[in-house]
Amino acid sequence: MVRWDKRRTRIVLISILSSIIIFSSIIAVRNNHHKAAIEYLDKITRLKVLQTLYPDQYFNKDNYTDFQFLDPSTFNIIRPKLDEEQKENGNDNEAQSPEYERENASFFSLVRNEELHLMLQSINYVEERFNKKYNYPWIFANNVPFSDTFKKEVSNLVSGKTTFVTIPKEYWSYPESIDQLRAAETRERMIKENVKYGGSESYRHMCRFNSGFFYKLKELQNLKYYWRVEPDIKFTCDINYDPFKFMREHKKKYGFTMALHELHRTVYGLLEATKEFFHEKHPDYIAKDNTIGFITMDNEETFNMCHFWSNFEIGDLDFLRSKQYEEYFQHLDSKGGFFYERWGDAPIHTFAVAYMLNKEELHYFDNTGYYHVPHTQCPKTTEKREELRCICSPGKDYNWGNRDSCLPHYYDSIGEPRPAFAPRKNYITEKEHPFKKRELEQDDTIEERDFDDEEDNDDYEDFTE
Ligand SMILES: Nc1nc2c(ncn2[C@@H]2O[C@H](COP(=O)(O)OP(=O)(O)O)[C@@H](O)[C@H]2O)c(=O)[nH]1
Ligand SMILES: *[C@@H]1O[C@H](CO)[C@@H](O)[C@H](O)[C@H]1NC(C)=O
Ligand SMILES: *[C@@H]1O[C@H](CO)[C@@H](O)[C@H](O)[C@H]1NC(C)=O
Ligand SMILES: [Mg+2]
Repeated sequence: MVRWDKRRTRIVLISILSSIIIFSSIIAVRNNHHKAAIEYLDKITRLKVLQTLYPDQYFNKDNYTDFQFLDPSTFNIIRPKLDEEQKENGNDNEAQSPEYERENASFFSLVRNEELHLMLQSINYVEERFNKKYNYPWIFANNVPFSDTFKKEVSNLVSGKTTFVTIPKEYWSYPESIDQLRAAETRERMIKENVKYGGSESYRHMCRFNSGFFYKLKELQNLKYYWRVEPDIKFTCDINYDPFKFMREHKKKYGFTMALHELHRTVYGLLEATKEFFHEKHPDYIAKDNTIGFITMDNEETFNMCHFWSNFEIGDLDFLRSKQYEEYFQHLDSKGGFFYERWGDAPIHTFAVAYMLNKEELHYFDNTGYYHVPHTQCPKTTEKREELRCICSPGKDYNWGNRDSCLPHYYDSIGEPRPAFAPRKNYITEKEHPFKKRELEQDDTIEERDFDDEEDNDDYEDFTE
């Protein structure tokens, strides 16, 4: 009897202990504690190595590194310190030295004369937060000539050289192959269905221009990188380094700052056309280490609507001018989807990037404080916001604070662990997405998500505070 009791107690104890260990490991991994633990072990090892290598010199944890035990918040504390060190070393003022070599790059804005004042506002943010130190040039393009007032007021505000371009007709018109009747029917139907810009012809020309033409303008021929800026955007944090230089030094080809869901009704046929191009015509164009997992969760069966928001992008023009991209664009254009549907340049750029670039060639620009109606990006940590003099509200951060954000899925899809401050929650992904597997149907009556009141409806959730 006594022996039995002892054994049972031991078994119970062991089970309880192992459950506790398993349970706390799960919690630890979910909260990113494992990262802190690994970091800690790494530092301890390095300290030991130093002490062994230099026995006559005394190293201790205080003058080697300022680690703290198992506290993920230290990631946020250590970072600004490093940045401050860089500042002291003069990195922050690199642009002000006369020998600073600007990159082979320019800002680029497609804009209408009527948007002058919204454009001036955008320029003001870009200049105040970044360009007044760097003086990068700026190219403005329009499908009609810019007015003299526009040119004068814009030039007054840009610290670099300005160029104004009137877009050639062939970059902003219907291809001959387009059946005008069918295009008009599409617009009629989309107006009835309340699709945003569904009835607009100019919006379609704009999307087509941004997908297949802007980089062909002769004014951009001698450039390597562009940074797209729209009227009515903001940068609410300082950008105190040169993103163009970052692109070159890290061999990046596409940079974004926000990722969200496309309106499914505008892109029914886009994935089909894309798959036809890459799988039937050019499997050789698919990058080995691609990010197709960002745009689909069911092995390319359906598009999960995740795309990079193209109103901000910093990109490599040589990629867009490559034979591969051009052929992809020509293939899409031949399908007529710009006019028979309402394909946007954002999902098209995203698909091109997802299929043709390796994941190391993509970059998420964090901490920009970028705003384009109706969403804001805002650094989550107080240290970052103070360091970058941000004026945004962290509770309004779309990227980690809104269930519709595709940034968490981007991290998951490329196998990058979410930052320590990021919620572990599930965001809306294709699995829960209500528009899964929809075909192009004439009388489709699914409720469209209205992006304009996103911030006020129940979908908006602040995960952090
Ligand atoms: N020149 C010109 N620019 C346009 C036209 N339509 C849109 N744009 C520009 O294209 C970009 C996207 O248009 P926008 O109205 O902001 O679309 P949204 O961001 O998708 O709501 C902005 O930079 C606009 O200024 C147009 O007809 N002519
Ligand atoms: C680290 O601190 C100890 C004690 O304060 C000191 O003796 C030692 O010289 C320091 N080592 C270095 C490398 O600064
Ligand atoms: C800038 O980049 C373009 C495209 O890669 C290239 O043709 C041009 O020679 C470059 N200019 C300079 C000054 O490096
Ligand atoms: Mg816009």
